[in-house]
Parts: sequence; structure tokens; C-alpha cells
Amino acid sequence: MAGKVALITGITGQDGSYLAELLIDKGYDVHGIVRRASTINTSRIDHLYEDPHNGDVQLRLHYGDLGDANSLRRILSEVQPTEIYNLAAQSHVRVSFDMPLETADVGGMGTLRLLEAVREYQVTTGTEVRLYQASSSEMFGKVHETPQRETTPFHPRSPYGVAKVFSYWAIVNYRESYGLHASNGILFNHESPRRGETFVTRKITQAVARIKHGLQDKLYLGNIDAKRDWGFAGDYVYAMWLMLQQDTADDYVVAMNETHSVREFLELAFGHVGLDYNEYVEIDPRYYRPAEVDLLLGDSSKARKQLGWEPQVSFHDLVQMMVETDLEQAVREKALEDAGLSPSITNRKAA
Ligand code: NAP
Ligand code: G4F
Repeated sequence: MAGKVALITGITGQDGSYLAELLIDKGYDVHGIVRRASTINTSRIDHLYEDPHNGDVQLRLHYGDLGDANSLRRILSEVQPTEIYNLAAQSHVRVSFDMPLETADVGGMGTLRLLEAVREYQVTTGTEVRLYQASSSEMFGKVHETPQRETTPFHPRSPYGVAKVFSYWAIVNYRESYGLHASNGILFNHESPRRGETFVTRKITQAVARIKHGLQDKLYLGNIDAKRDWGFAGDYVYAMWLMLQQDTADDYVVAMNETHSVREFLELAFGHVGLDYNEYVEIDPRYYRPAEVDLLLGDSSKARKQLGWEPQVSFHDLVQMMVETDLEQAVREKALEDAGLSPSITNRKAA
């Protein structure tokens, strides 16, 4: 595997951290693009900088932004990647209604800035760069058929979904126009203990753990009848890598091929600690979206057949894994609170 150099945008996010781990394990020289923030936000990747066996540097970070085309060109010429994984986005669907322009600028135009930087880089250096684009099942939105597959028409229901549709077609267009090895992974929802705390699964598992340890007494949610096809993020980043190992670039749905409601997730997560969610959950309309995606159910048979991809973690095991990890975190939080070192954040209504 010597000579393979990966560049990951969005490396500080959930998927970026799992993908960086995978690529380091595979012997890649791994680089990531990070935005400057007023506080350090690299907690998901802090364990990856050095090889624990010999102290060698195995991950390098570069300041840049999908909004800043110059920074992308500079980083490409410094890093000279053979594979690029474009995971950067304002990825929260409800927030995209509050910040549609930022969401479109990063999740839509940002992809185009990156594509242009890659095209220029290939022309000037004569080196092939393979590109993965983090496309989303959110593009199916108000679904035209069930299950959703690669040929299902898009009908996005949020500024986020609209931005992702733009990026999807930009990738296809650069593939067809310039022969770029650029692939879209149309990934259905994937979660983990590293999932952002304001996405519904993590919001639930964190609340379950905090309620169990007396740190919180209510959980406020929006539409709990929505259905999603949820898998484990660690399995899904493997599919990203597989796409870039193919001779020909293509587009693939990645999903578990099963759907569950938020209500079912609640039953399992609260049930895991012996609690009944009905006693703790309250509906707060401020978590409703102006337009909702009611049902997502993927058909990932193309990825399974052509890439040989198979998920390893079931829905049930995913819920259990997330609750267990958040229970450990709640124990630490409780100990700090008991020692008077951490102010209790009752009910976390802001999330
Ligand atoms: P995430 O945890 O929200 O991570 C998003 C990443 O994008 C973070 O590293 C963030 O950096 C970075 N970012 C945001 N704006 C940026 C900008 N202007 N310039 C550079 N970086 C920027 O998302 P995720 O769950 O890992 O998802 C990864 C990608 O897959 C996203 O594009 C998402 O839309 C897409 N996707 C996710 C799912 C899913 O279920 N998780 C499904 C389908 C598609 P900061 O840390 O600085 O904020
Ligand atoms: O966890 P969510 O915010 O994920 P959503 O909107 O499906 O988007 C995620 O998956 C997409 C792939 O399909 C990604 F592209 C995207 O980046 C992101 O990772 O919400 C899931 C469902 C929605 O129907 C929402 O209305 O849960 C419902 N929900 C109910 N109460 C809630 C809440 N969602 C959030 N975030 N917070 C709530 O309190």
C-alpha cells in the first residue's frame, strides 16, 4: 500500500474520524483539512496523530475551508493526494433551514471548488486523483419509490438535501466531462458513539444515560414517527474506501435495507436500561422541520454485489453500543458533578 496518500475534508466529524482510522490501518499517509475554530475541536481524532508503537506521525492536519478555493488548491499541491474523501458539510438537516446559504455554500459550491482544484491539479501534474463525495439519502426526500436505489429520482426536502443534489450532479458531470475518477456514495443514516449530540440517535442515547444517572429528567423531541434506515458509521466508511478501489468510478447506495421509526429507537434505547420512554419523552414542536422526510429505506444490493460490502453491526447492536458508551460517559459526568466540578445542564433543551 506504500505511496497511497489520502486527503479527508471533514476529518473532525463522525465519519472523518472512522475513515482516518481505517486508512491509517491500511498504511495510507493520511492528511485532513480542518477549519480554524476558537476552541479545539479535534477530540474525535486526537488519538490518531502518532503511531502508538513507535511514535511516528501518522496523521497531518492542514488549515483550510471548503469556502476558500485558494486553501484547497494550496493543500492539494502540498499533500499530493492519490485519494480525496469529501466529507465536509453543514450536515444538520434542521439547521439547514436556519442557515440555507452556508449549507449550500459548503455542501454544494464547496464540492465544485474541490472538483475544480482537483481538475487543475490533474492537468498540471498529470497525476490521477480519485475522489469520493459524501452524498446522502436525504436527496430522496419525499420518496418516489420504496426502497430507494441508485435510479430513484431525487426530491430533496431541505436546503441540505438541495445542496447535496447539486454536489451529486457536479460529481457526475466532472466524471463525464473530464474523466475524473469521482464517485458518489449515497449513504443512508449512519450513527455511532461519535455521532454529533444533536442528531436524534445520539440525543436519545445520551439522554437515556443521563436520565439513568439522575443528570436529566426529560427528553424533548420532534417527529418521532419518522423512519430511517440506520447503520453503523464504522461499516459505512469501509464502503467509501471500497468505492475508490474500483477501476471505474460509479455511484452506490449504502444502507442496511431495513427501516425503523424514531419511536422504535426510543423503545430499544430506554428498554436497554429498563426504562419506559413514555415517562420521559415530551414532544417539542420546535424540533419539527418545515418539510419532513417521513421514510427512508435503502436498497444497497448494487454496493453489496459490486463492492462486496456487507455491514457488520446490526441496528439492535448499534443502539446497544451507543447506549453503553453514553452510560460510561454519564458515570464520569456524575462523578464530576458530585465533586462539584461540573455544573449540571438540566434536560439539555438547547440540543
Ligand atoms: P459531521 O460529523 O457533521 O462532520 C462534518 C464535518 O464537516 C466536520 O468535520 C466539520 O468541521 C466539517 N465542515 C463543516 N463545514 C466546513 C467547511 N466550510 N470547511 C471545511 N470543513 C467543514 O458529519 P458526518 O456525520 O461525519 O458526515 C460526513 C459527511 O457525510 C457529511 O458531508 C454529511 O452531510 C454526509 N452524510 C452523512 C450521513 C450520516 O448519516 N452521518 C449520511 C449521508 C451523508 P467542524 O468540526 O469544524 O465543524
Ligand atoms: O438524526 P436526524 O437529525 O437525521 P436526518 O435528518 O435524517 O439527517 C441525517 O441523515 C442524513 C442521511 O439521510 C444525512 F445526510 C444528514 O447529514 C444527517 O446525518 O433526524 C432523523 C429524524 C428526522 O425525521 C427528525 O425530524 O429524527 C427526527 N427527529 C425527531 N426529533 C429529530 C428530533 N431529529 C433531531 N435531530 N432532533 C430531534 O429532537
